[in-house]
Amino acid sequence: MKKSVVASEKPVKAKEFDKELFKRSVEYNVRTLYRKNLEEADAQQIFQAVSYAIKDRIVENWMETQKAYEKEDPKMVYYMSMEFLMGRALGNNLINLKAYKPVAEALEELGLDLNLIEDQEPDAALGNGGLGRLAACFLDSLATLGYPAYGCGIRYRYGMFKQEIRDGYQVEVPDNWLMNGNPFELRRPEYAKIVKFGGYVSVHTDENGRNVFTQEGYQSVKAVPFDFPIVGYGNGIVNTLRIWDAEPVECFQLDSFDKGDYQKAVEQENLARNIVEVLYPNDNHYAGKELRLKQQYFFISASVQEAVEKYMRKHDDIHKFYEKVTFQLNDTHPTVAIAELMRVLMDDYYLTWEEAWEITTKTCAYTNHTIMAEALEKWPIELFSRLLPRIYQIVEEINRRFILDIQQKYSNVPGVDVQEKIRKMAIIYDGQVKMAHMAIVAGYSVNGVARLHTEILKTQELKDFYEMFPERFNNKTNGITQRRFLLHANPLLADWVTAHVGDDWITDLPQISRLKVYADDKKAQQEFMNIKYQNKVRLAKYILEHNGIEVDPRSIFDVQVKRLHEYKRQLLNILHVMYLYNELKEHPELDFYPRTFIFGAKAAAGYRNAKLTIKLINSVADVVNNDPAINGKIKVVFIENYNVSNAEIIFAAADVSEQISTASKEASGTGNMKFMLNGALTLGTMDGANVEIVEEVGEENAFIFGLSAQEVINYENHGGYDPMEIFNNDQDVRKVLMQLINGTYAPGDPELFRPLYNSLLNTQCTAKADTYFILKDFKSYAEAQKKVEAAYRDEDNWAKSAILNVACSGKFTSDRTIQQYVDEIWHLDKVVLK
Ligand code: T68
Repeated sequence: MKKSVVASEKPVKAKEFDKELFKRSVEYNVRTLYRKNLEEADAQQIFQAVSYAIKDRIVENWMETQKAYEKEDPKMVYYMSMEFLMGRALGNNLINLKAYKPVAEALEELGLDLNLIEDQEPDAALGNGGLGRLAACFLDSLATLGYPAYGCGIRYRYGMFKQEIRDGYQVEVPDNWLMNGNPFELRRPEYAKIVKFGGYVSVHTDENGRNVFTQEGYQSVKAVPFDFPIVGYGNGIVNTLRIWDAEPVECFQLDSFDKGDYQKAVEQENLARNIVEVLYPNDNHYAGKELRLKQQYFFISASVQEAVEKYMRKHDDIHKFYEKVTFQLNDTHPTVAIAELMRVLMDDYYLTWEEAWEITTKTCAYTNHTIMAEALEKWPIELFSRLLPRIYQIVEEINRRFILDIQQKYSNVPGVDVQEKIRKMAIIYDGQVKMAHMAIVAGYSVNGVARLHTEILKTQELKDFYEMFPERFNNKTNGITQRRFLLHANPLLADWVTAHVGDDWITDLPQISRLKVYADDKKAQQEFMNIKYQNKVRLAKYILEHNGIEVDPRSIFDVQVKRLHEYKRQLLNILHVMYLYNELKEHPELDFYPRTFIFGAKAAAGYRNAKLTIKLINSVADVVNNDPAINGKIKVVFIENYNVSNAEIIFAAADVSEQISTASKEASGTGNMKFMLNGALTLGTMDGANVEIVEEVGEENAFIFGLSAQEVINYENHGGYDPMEIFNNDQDVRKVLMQLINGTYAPGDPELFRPLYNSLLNTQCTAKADTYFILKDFKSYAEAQKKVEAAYRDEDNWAKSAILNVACSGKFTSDRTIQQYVDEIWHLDKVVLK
């Protein structure tokens, strides 16, 4: 581990929060921004005024931090990511400034409610799901631990779509998140960069006899950065999330254009307008869109140029770049950074290939987030070379040299088919550029995001690469920030934890294990259950306001919130609800503990089965919720527009955390950790980080079911699973499946759910059926659900398990994950502001 650097000779005083000053600045802001006094201002205007008052405080720390970095010159990480799912900033900034409670009080004195003000802020939803939220948690932890870091991304005009449910169907509504302006962002035109697309590469030899490559006939776009402050918890550190906007390079020059220039000017303007327009709403799926590749190169080129320029402002030897800078590539989406860095080093700094390669391969590290084949990025070389001609040349050369390495390594090894190795490992093959292969070949580190996931990478998906570069592979189990997902999301539980074990857990989550001694304490159990109940009341209120459904907070809140994907198996969950409903109808006398099944999920806009699953959930909800015969014993709720801000309310209120992906498919999961931290019990498969969660809390405090990852992989490799066998022999399953096609849940259109039925059964012997082993796992899932019910009836014991879940969640803080990245990959210098 590196030593800490202590910077900033002027100690930054721990500033007392000055309530009166704050109140005056809110009043002043309302006046200068809107020419109104507080009584006249509307809620949105007050949100803006409060945010600007807070930003003033942040900016001081921001400047101090950047000055300290300037002076100490620590090594820093650039976290390159197409997605940062930040959610709301105001509440989080207040929490990390340790000003939340005093600000709430000050506002109350002005007759204002901080919660309502927070609700005025749109989520910064610049991400799809886990991968984007992980990036946001990492920024929080980096700042809190005092590590110099930049987040580099795209300032999408429209973030993740807003989901509306109409007639049970998902409808995507554009997310115009910048509509009212963004009080926390700062436009930085002085750092704008030019990014070039298309054209061709010409080569000439300069006076020193070296080849000079120039891109000509290209279109260009101006990348203009916007900076967001990332406030560390209570340490005065403020890092930067830098997201790039696109602007046309030059405006129309009406007097000077001829026809050709005019055409070009229009095209360039359109390119600039389109490029950052919208976030692609696919998770774990590669769609191969040209604009997506443009987005990738756009923000990467700008970020790499800035990183190199920033370094050169302070240093004179570019060869030592990697001593001060590291790039972490969040999945393959930013992998073009490898070739871009090579280009800058060779074409702008005149390094040789060998020199540039040495630097690049000591700078870039890659995180893999999925083994799903359909998520792997493979760009057609025709598209890639047309859009990025110089970059393509460089990728060709990386590939050529890598293939020589393969040949050298394996040519004389008996039993190895070299051609086969090349076919499987080449960066360019079958007319495609394989981004993951490039990331592994040029990266000094390759990591998976949970232990099981990393093992699968090493032994299955990336086996050949692991054999060739074993030292590069490592695991970094994901984590989440307890500042947002407990301290802010669940103030009642946060206060309770602090009252029992002190507040060290806020920056040192493993301290929360001191709660273990209270697990058996009857008073503590009651207090815990009471807090859970109040959080359920809060969620019930949200559900009533947003969905018009009344739910009973005394029922078990059984929650599955995450992106909708077949491998995550929301379908298994809802089929099981249908089964329970059948049971209740057939046996009205059944002693059944009331249960509220809560779903929240966005489906990719073009993902038919995912969208149909949403419709099915809503259709089941319609029938079940309105059937007086079952006496409200089952309620089904689909929460519209699941996002970071309503997630905070949902996690706090959950009793049961549904983590039921087909084993081997969920790389890690992070929602599972947020539930655990809030005292929900996991009902899950041995997949992703569930394995480590159960390891921490003990199998007796979770409900585990289903095939193991190895069993799934064996079926996939050797066959032997036939869903029809289960359909034939299990009456309960058959009944439920028949209800998909007999109009039980779609009286007017019995064929509506046929595609879901077909996805499970191989009736036409055409496509593969039940690829995600839903029927195979159905029975063990239903049994596990029975155990959930039985366990909940024993309230003391449930409380004990729930408290133990909170107490054992210490491992899953993103502070731990980041510290491991620092110690084992990045080797950054810590900066402490005194
Ligand atoms: C998720 N991946 C993993 N991808 O599914 C999840 N994909 O297991 C893991 O916990 C999480 O990453 C963090 O490591 C994603 O969220 C995407 O969102 C995505 C977006 C674009 C393209 C492909």
